[in-house]
Amino acid sequence: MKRKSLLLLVLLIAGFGSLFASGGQEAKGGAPAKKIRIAILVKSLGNGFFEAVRDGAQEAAKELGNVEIIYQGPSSATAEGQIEIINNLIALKVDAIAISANDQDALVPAAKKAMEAGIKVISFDSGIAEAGRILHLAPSDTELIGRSQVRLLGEMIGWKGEIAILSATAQATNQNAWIEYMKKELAENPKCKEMKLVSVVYGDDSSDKSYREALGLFKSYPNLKGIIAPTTVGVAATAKAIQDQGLTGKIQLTGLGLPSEMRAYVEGGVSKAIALWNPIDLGYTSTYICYNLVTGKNTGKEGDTISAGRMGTIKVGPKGQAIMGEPFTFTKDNIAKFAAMF
Ligand code: RAM
Repeated sequence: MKRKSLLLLVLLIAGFGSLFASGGQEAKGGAPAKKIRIAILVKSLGNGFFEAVRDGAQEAAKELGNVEIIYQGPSSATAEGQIEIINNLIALKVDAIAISANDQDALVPAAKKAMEAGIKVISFDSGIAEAGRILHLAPSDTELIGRSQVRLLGEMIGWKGEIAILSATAQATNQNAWIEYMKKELAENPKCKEMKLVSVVYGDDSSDKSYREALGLFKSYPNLKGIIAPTTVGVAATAKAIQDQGLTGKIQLTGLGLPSEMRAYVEGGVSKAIALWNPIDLGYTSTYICYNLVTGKNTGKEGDTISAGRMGTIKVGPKGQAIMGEPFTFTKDNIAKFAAMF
């Protein structure tokens, strides 16, 4: 009996030892002593963009060693669905959560609760308000993305005529921030003075709803010259709608699209150009950031420099914002090469 309790005590101490080790350190010479569990919580499941993010996260996990990626998201892009998942992840005692937020404010209380439980919370792609995360990893400069989308469409329509925006959800942090700069560009760039934004509609990152919203725009605005869809789901659905309705060349399209989903439309002339960054890199970088926060290598505070494997170093700027890189433009001349990757 005595022996048994001694054994139990030894086991308990050993257990505590490894708990402490995982709180701030990794084992000498590489992988952490205890498995680090990083949850990637996306806007919704079934979105190819986030599947590429997941692939990048898994690539980083493999490199780091002893890291498990838990990929989750609601079936539709809602804040409620994400809150439920955050609460489950708290119960699961994961080490970190990287979230692409469906609503920057609604997620704050749940995210705070996670941080109070010792979980490192960051947002990536679509941000949570500052109070609900340690830092936000933006794929690229928000202003540059928003303004360059308008310029791409301007070139396509000769800087003249009615245009519309087909976005993701009405609460999406990232799309709303880009749209703000699109509106600024339209108001401030003298080249845009004959371009008129007639409508902003939301396809909720659902292919079906985006498709229906595109048809609605064609019907409501018979003089429509161009559409910007700053969502990979929305731009692919709009391209299909333009093609199905025989509107190729009559309505120009640009947006943020996955080369793998947009290749046929770009090569077929439905869209002359789209832009995006590498979603694999986004998942990879987010995982490195989470890992470095969990192992205590970084605090994620302003001025911090986080090393992220093959992505080099990521610097945390004001308001806990970090930026990954530059967006890339895909045309019929280069899209095939990228379509093989993401
Ligand atoms: C969709 C999502 C995602 C966004 C891309 C461009 O996949 O809305 O958040 O970054 O489009």
